[in-house]
Amino acid sequence: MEQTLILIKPDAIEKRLTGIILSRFEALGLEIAGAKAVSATEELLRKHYANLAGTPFVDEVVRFMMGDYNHLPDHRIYAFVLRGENAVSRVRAALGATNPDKAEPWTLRGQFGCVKNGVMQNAVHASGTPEEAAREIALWFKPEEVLA
Ligand code: IDP
Ligand code: MG
Repeated sequence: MEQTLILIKPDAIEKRLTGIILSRFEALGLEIAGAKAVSATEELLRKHYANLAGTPFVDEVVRFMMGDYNHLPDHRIYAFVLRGENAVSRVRAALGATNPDKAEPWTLRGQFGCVKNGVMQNAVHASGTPEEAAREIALWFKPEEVLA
């Protein structure tokens, strides 16, 4: 069974969208195999977004993920491992395009994301490929924190 990593980003936490977003994944029949609240450090986020290193927006993305553009009292992110048939591609389809302005209106990013003060606030992260999922799950979860 395929696994994928979901992160509820600070903009969605601030807007109290965690339950609504999770309910959409639950409706897809996906199982939660791991769940935690994380106070994300800059080091963890730079590892998570290693593929963005060298882009002009990587610092902005890391700051956004640390809640700097929102009004949270800490660096809180909610992380989930979801499991099911074709979990990676089905979750990505539910998310929509990276840029909320380009995401279809019925997708999570189309509905709940926005571009605020020029910063992309796209509510949810999900792994792009099964290989990416394996790398990201190992980064955010210890093996014993994910159900076998
Ligand atoms: P994804 O989240 O849809 O997989 P990636 O290309 O992996 O998109 O980029 C990771 C994150 O970096 C995005 O979710 C978004 O927050 C941010 N990002 C991507 N491209 C841009 C950009 O062109 N400008 C600003 N932020 C970006
Ligand atoms: Mg990506």
